[in-house]
Amino acid sequence: MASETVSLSEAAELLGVHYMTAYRYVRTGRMPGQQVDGEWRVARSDVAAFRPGVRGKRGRAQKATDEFRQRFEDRLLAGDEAGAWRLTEDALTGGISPRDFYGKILTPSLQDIGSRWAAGEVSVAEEHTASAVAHRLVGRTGPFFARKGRRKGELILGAPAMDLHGLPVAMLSDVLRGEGFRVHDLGANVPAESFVGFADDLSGLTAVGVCATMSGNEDQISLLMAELAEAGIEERLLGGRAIESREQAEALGATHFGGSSDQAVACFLELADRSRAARR
Ligand code: B12
Repeated sequence: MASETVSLSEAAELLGVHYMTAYRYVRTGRMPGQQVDGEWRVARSDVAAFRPGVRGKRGRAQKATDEFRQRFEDRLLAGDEAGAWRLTEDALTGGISPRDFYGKILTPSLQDIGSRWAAGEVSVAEEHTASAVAHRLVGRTGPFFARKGRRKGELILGAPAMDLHGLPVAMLSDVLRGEGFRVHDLGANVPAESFVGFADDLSGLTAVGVCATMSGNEDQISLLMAELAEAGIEERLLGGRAIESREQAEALGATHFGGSSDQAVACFLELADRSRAARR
């Protein structure tokens, strides 16, 4: 192999395709590549010489991503943890980051399963099976987010009482750990009193995040926010699919709103910076 090599992500970028497409090229031998310490490397000259064929670049990249995601979703619905984990490993070793795996593969699959359940295409049992497998995959993927070094801040995340959706809390916790935060994941259905008691026992808390997935649970959300405020917790981020706007979040007692996990990361990073600056 020529001495100047690029990673699979860089090769994908140079080719203008999704990393999974580039991964398929090397796995199937269409583009020469070599694994070094578990990571694919491709000679820059081979990338330059590679001719992908006639289909439009964007169309091909999207098609490969959609196909991969659909195969993954099928494994979830089949309750096939081993098969779903094989695909997860393929993605992670093929160059996709753990954060992108959550954001681009696992989250849209769960959302699609939810829509198919609501449309009557997927049974309750299948949906439960898929979420059980998803839970186990999150358990196995979590360590990939581990990061060494000084913590940027300390956070508590949880879902309000009556909301049984713990997966979004677990996934967001991992993403924030990957950004260097110490995160206490309290999971689903946390009574307000217990949430506040946990926060009271911590000395270096930066902020709390509340994941509200189920709509119609506003009473529990505002009770939680009110008790957190009363306990002197000043930075309260509220988000999740049940919260549609900053106005709604603020009316429920939050001081910050986020519509996605990227926005949660941005908000907590800003709060950590502010609290560091205040300590100086
Ligand atoms: C898995 C699942 C379950 C599992 C939960 C397992 C678990 N341990 O989490 C179980 C089987 C328990 C379940 C139960 C129910 N569920 Co359910 N469930 C789902 C499903 C399929 C996936 C949820 C998930 O994990 N998504 C992945 C996460 C990562 O995506 P997300 O929630 O969209 O989050 C994104 C953003 O909102 C943001 N985000 C999330 N949290 C936070 C927090 C902050 C602070 C910020 C800034 C951002 C942020 O980050 C994510 C990515 O950007 C959804 C479908 C869907 N659309 O999500 C239905 C869904 C949420 N469920 C629904 C329903 C109706 C129910 C039940 C009422 C069903 C029933 N009749 O029993 C019960 C409710 C139980 C209860 N009291 O809570 C509805 C909710 C509708 C509504 N009106 O709110 C959905 C949308 C399905 C649907 N299409 O109708 N469910």
